Amino acid sequence: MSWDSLLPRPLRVSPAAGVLELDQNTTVGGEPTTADWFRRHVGAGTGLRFADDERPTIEFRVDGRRSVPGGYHAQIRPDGVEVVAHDVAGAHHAAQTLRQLLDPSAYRSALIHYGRFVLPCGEVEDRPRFAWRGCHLDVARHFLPKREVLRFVELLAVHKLNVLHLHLTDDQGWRFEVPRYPELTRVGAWRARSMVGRGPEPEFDSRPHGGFYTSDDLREIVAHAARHHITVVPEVDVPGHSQAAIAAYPELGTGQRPEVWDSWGVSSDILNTDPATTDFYRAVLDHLMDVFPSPVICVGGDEVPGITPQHGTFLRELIEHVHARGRRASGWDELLDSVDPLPAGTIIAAWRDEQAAVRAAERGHDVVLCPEDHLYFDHRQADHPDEPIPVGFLTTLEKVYGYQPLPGALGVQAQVWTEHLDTPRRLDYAAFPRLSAFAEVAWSQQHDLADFQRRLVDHHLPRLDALGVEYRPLGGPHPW
Ligand code: TNX
Repeated sequence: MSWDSLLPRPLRVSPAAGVLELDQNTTVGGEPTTADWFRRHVGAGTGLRFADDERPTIEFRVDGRRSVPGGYHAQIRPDGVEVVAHDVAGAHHAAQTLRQLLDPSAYRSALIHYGRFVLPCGEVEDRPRFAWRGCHLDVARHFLPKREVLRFVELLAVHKLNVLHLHLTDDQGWRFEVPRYPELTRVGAWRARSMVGRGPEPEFDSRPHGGFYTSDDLREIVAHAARHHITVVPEVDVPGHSQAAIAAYPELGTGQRPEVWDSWGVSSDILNTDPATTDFYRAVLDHLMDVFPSPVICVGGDEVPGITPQHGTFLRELIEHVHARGRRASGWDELLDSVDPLPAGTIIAAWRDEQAAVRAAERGHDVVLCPEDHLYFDHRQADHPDEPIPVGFLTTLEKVYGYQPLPGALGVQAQVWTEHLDTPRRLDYAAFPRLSAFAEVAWSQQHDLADFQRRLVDHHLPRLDALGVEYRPLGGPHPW
């Protein structure tokens, strides 16, 4: 494969003549976790052993004086590869780049290609545009089995994304076990039916849905993500989007027990502001912080019908609780209106408009740009009657690629809400290839739509094919 196949596009590439041929004598070494990742993930599809060696053919080195966090330099010569990265994350990014330079069958999980695996000679200097390159995944509206979350993590890493924001609770489901409050999952993780259809009258599928992650499941997800240099930021959404929790513990709401919600939208059943409710959520957050080492913990805060000043106090107390344990709280941009004063250090996920991002920045908060008009992947990808996503908004691949983030933001984040994505197949369809376009927005300094489309079609979609991703074909939807 060639240097002009890389996606996201690197900062600078200088191709040179010649190739390095990989074979059973090719050794890999240096920074051990990166060498191990390369051996495991590139070894499978190439059938090569990549044995360890003191003077390896492919060497990953880390030197904090070089580049910037996440950045790396790699030089490929006919006799070997030398990677010098700023940190281990940078070494991982280099390993991902090397895999992209091989035949796409290097992405398969078993050897089927008995051709040659060669790396083109040359040099690459590369570094991320944004420190926070996130993807938000809603596992509350539809539960996603653990194995699929693990697979999704690998797909994020292929795209050099480094944050997985897991939306773990909502009106329609509570998705993680809290030992002290067993009803959250015994009751809150299940609903009898779900809203479907596109017509004006609501229709329901009469199919039960549910599931939740145990603490061990989540620790496994966190460990897998860490091996791919991805931070998993957990979200417990309060005080709105909480009907599943209230269904489990009615004393958190009005005292009347609602069902776990079977409709989409914003439920008016919100948390009350009794001191016992704050204590309940402090304990939930303590458990969450035990399981997730993430420096950032998200408390939601979006779309609260009938919000009161007391809810602002409730949110502030939870944010302070997170901060008192040495973490930083994040939340959706409604926090700017509901929590006064909003504790310093709170990260704002700006989803509604650019004005929200500007206001947050003016008030000294770090901002992650999550604009719904460019980065919501539950939206339709084409204005075509067969498009399977029953959401009115249109967010094309080109529109995602054309997103111009506000300078100075901490980062950017794509959102995959799953009201209408009830299977891994539909998740793939909604997320890809838009996530590939987003990755280039998040990572690369330079953007050229025609060149992106060429790399996508000629080189990157074959990689996704090899990985078994059921992305949306560029020509249109599948004939379902
Ligand atoms: C708004 S964005 C929501 C979600 C929905 C999404 C659907 C945000 C913080 N809240 O609850 O799933 O729209 O596009």
